[in-house]
Amino acid sequence: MCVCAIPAHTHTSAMRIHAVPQFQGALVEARSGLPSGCRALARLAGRVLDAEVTEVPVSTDTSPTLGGIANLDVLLEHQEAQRTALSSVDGPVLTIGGDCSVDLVPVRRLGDDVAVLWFDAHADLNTPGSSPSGAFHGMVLRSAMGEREVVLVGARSIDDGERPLIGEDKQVRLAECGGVAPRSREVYLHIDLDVLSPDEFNGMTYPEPGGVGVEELVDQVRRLSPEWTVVGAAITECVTEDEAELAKLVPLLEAVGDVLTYRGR
Ligand SMILES: [Mn+2]
Repeated sequence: MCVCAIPAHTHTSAMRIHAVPQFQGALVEARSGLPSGCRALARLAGRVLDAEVTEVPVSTDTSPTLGGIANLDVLLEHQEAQRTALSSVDGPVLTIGGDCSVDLVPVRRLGDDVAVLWFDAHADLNTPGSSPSGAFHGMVLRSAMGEREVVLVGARSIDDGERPLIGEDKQVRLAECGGVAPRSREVYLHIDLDVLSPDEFNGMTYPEPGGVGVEELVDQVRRLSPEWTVVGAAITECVTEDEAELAKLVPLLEAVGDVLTYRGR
């Protein structure tokens, strides 16, 4: 009798996890939980997806606000470290934040034909001039998007300076979770955990009332395949190490692992 072990997740080239325990893109008090939350979620993701976890070396320092961006010099150092980590990778990468600004480097290395699906309670479309806080995680999508199609999913806290960019006939569109249909065939998936309802999960940096449940989010992620190819993904803003809270995210990790593929560049 042949007993075959069938792995739960099979990929043509091995998926890797890049943990980026960066807090300097956020300014709220809860940011102090980002490094430990990042490491806890990355360890869990590594186990669930049977993937190697690489921690991108980041500083624990802060640096002055320059040009309207808090901790600018530290954030630039981290971007260089992320570029170095990504330069030696040939395969799909799941980036685990850290604050949302860990998405800048992974998005920018993609062509403008790749749409960005931004699952987030916030639009992250501020500029240094329009940002109410100077926190770069609220500006990262504006900095990363280039000419790409952007679909905001679950956004419910949008600043006045961000609204002019958003509309049915504009580069950035709003969608309900469950109704995401980008025009581009290839997509990058950003999931800030604050897209979830704080009633379902309480380990995000910046909870906002409302939001979707884990099951609804998982369904939407799974519906992307096979029509869309997910060429990169990130899960950000985890500030909890609580095992029971993190366990709620296992179905999400499995779904992201299943849709994340890579076709070479
Ligand atoms: Mn957010």
